[in-house]
Amino acid sequence: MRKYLSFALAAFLFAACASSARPVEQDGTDLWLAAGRPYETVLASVQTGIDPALPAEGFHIYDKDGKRFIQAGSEAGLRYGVYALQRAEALGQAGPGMDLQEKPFYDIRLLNHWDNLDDTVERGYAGLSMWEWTATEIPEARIRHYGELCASIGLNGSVLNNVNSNPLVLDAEHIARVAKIADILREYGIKTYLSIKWTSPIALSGLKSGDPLDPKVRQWWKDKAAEIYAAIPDFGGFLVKANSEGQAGPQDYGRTHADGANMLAEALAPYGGIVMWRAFVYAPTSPDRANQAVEEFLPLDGQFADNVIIQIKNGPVDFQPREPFSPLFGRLKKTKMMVEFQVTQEYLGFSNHLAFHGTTWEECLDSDTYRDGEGSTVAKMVTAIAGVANTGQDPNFCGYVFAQANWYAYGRLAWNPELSAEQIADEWVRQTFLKPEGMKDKAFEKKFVEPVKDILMASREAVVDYEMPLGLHHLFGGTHYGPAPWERLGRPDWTPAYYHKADSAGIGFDRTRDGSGNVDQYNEPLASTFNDLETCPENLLLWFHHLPWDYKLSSGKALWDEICLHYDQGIQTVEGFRKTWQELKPYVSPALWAETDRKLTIQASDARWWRDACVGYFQTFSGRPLPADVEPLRTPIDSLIYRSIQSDRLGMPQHDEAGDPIIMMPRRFRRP
Ligand code: GCW
Repeated sequence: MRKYLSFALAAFLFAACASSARPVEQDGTDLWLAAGRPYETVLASVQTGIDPALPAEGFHIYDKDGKRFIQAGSEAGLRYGVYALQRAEALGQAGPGMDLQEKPFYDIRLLNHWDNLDDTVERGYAGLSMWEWTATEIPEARIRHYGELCASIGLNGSVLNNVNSNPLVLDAEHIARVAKIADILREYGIKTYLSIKWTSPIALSGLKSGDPLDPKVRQWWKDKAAEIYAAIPDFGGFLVKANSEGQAGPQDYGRTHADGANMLAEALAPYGGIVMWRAFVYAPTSPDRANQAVEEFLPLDGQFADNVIIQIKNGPVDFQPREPFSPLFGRLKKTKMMVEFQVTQEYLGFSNHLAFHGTTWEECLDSDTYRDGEGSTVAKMVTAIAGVANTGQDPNFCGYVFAQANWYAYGRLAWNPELSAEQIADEWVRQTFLKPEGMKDKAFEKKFVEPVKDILMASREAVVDYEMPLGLHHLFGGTHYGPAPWERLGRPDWTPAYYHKADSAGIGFDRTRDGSGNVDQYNEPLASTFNDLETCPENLLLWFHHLPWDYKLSSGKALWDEICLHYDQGIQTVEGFRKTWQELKPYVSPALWAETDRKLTIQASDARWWRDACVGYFQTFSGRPLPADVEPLRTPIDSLIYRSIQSDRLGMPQHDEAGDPIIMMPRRFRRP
């Protein structure tokens, strides 16, 4: 009886505790600054000073004689110090005796906005351009909010416009507008940069050519640089997409990337500006798109001016859910390099799917290129870092709360690429979600922080599993949202068939020495590791090898079965996220809970759509049944093939009330 009573009492107390914990109302507009004290309050609580002996952007937080001090190398460093203290407070790491000294790993830590002057955002899933190019006034309040967010994670530069640039961004009206934005961003330690269109001298001033060796063209860029710097004295420089995906460039005039980059570099050098020249180049005629950056840039190593940096996407193809690192990182020795990550989820379910990129970027940054022997990680080979932003006019900036985690993770890794994805996930959860009133720290930690962190950490692999496991890549349809493994019409290197090469014999892209030879763009021992089936990592197997359907994997199972199991695993992982999220309802603001619940419903349905399309389509080649222990296909391939999701006019995918994708026949197949 006594035992029963104490059990009943414990149950009652537990219920009382749980019911007394009331979630705090939040709408996601404070992002990761939600849990900390306001910046001004933190600043007012410390003694500050500038110490030129400290690194320019570095800071030192310490306690002395009962007081807390922040010393920094500059105003910018001081700001980073205050935000670091704010973070430490929110994380419970700011107790007496605190001593924290930091400086950023990279000097240049940028966001690249793919925003167009008509306010659309290429691959943007959070509304129109946050800069509001078409409005009469610039959106000052939003720009300030953005400045705080960037500064709080240590980002110090923004390229305001799309790499598919409009020449008008360099006309007098736009330079004046950009100067106003730059004046605000400067207050947060952020430099302003622009993407330029190669043909600007032709479009804006009627020059006959864009030849980088033509004196008139060179003078035009010098004059333009002078005009920009008169308006923006600390202008950062240009980002350039040239001779890539239809953009013009120096090759149109028989010149090289180096000729083009150096001409711009010469124009910017007197003012301290830089040129970020993208290595994202590929021609439709090439047998392997993954080879092309090395083929074009290696011969130019050592020819670029000092203020040119080659901006290289993390993988050799295009921001796929999983790619090996770009071999170019291990090949250029006399040229500055920067890595380009994609914060916006172009290939990972837009702002509908929960996909935390901390793990993606950690994987790339930690990869050993062996360029200068063991330990030559990508993080160490590059001297700067860029991330394609996921921001828009949405009040929460990113489309929904979990998409904000990627902006946060990117900034933290740009500041310190040695941080672990797990630590970053932990920080983000604690700073973003407010602890319910009346809930103890320990309980919040166990019941909320840990499960959410687990979701984040498993999320990217889940997307890899249900979109394209085992090294498969680029199985996307038109808008890059849904599956289209059947697509083979149009430019070959834009079609999934070019990448998966499925036929009755097997699947995968042969990049071995017997195939495209891509493996040999990597330094040894990686080249042989990737080339040899025995040593090639299984998560990149079909990236490097074309294999028969019955090829046995380390599990002892046939390739076909493993493919099916991975797709199934992806679905099951997302179902696990949904279940966890249901359990977390008592601890999250109803608005944020409902928003994420809807997204996870969509994600689970999309995951099945991906599986049905890919497994169903590949089955037409393998001719094999699904393994017994996986969920059966929901939709037969005949009802999916050649179909895609309905999108709105901005390319946003449409789902019905149940969260299922609205699938339709593309116009070209419909009857008039
Ligand atoms: O991933 C592709 C995108 C394009 C983008 C291009 C690039 C800005 O689909 O939308 O264009 O990469 O990085 O230049």
